[in-house]
Amino acid sequence: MAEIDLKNLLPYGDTTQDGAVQLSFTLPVEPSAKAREAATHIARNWGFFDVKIAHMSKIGIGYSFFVVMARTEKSVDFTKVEAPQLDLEKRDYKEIDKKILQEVKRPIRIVGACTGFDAHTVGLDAILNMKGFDGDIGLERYKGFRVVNMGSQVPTEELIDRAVKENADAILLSKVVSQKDIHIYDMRDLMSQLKKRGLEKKFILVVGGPRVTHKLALELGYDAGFTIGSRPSDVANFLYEKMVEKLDRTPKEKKETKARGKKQK
Ligand code: B12
Repeated sequence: MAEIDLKNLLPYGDTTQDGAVQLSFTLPVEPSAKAREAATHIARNWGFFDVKIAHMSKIGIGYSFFVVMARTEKSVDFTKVEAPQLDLEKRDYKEIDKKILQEVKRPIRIVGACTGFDAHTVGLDAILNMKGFDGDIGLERYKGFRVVNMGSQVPTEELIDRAVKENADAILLSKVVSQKDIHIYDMRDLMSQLKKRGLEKKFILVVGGPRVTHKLALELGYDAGFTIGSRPSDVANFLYEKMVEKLDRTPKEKKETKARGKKQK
């Protein structure tokens, strides 16, 4: 196998470091020889070379869709790239359930919803519903979780109200649509409404969706972000670890406050 130059990492197509990519995009014009040429120009304007149009088709009246193969010389120094990642020991459902009942000593209460105008429920259901996803059972099936799944198009305020009513330990937000960065807007909306009510530290905050990364979640003040391919046991394991961390901290802080109180007397 050819050695990879991690300091100048390039896409791989046919041969190592050939910089070959495949792009797809839509142009708001009917398909034609001129549209095909325009697509080639656009890809060249982006700095690609060896541009080939692999596919052009009509995608609605007045629109053409392209798949383009091309190459780039623009590399990245992989050794300098930083991205936060959840590094948790892998555990299966039985182990997590046992640990929650032994260490948390009660079910972790969670409330999940897909907020705003977003009507996609499959992702949230994959994590929460009994049947789960990818052969991995969902959180409703664990004895260690008490789950409220509010479904989709839930106003942020109602999600918070319900979390308060259930005395939830965690809020699980799902954001699938990302047009005009609506997912970011809605993530911010939850955070700012929690802050307004002085509740931003009360809940473990988890967000998931295809365009959500752990990095984005942390930047917006959430505890974790789960993207495409996340499995229910990954989420369960994170919630268990975070919950133990929260419980460890709470008694300690209380003890310290008490100790300080005594000294002052
Ligand atoms: C099914 C589907 C629909 C169904 C939804 C049915 C339902 N009950 O959910 C229907 C037909 C209703 C629909 C409607 C629309 N859709 Co749609 N839809 C899809 C589709 C094909 C699949 C989504 C899906 O179910 N994925 C499977 C699940 C398992 O994956 P997932 O959501 O990524 O979830 C995983 C992770 O992200 C994560 N996760 C997700 N949520 C959460 C939450 C937590 C707490 C955690 C921990 C993890 C987590 O874990 C999950 C498991 O690994 C996608 C295209 C695609 N292939 O992804 C488009 C797609 C999402 N839809 C899209 C669009 C545009 C729409 C519409 C706006 C179309 C329109 N013009 O009407 C409407 C929006 C309606 C609305 N108000 O929201 C676009 C979004 C583009 C964008 N950039 O935002 C997509 C990407 C299609 C496309 N390529 O254009 N859609």
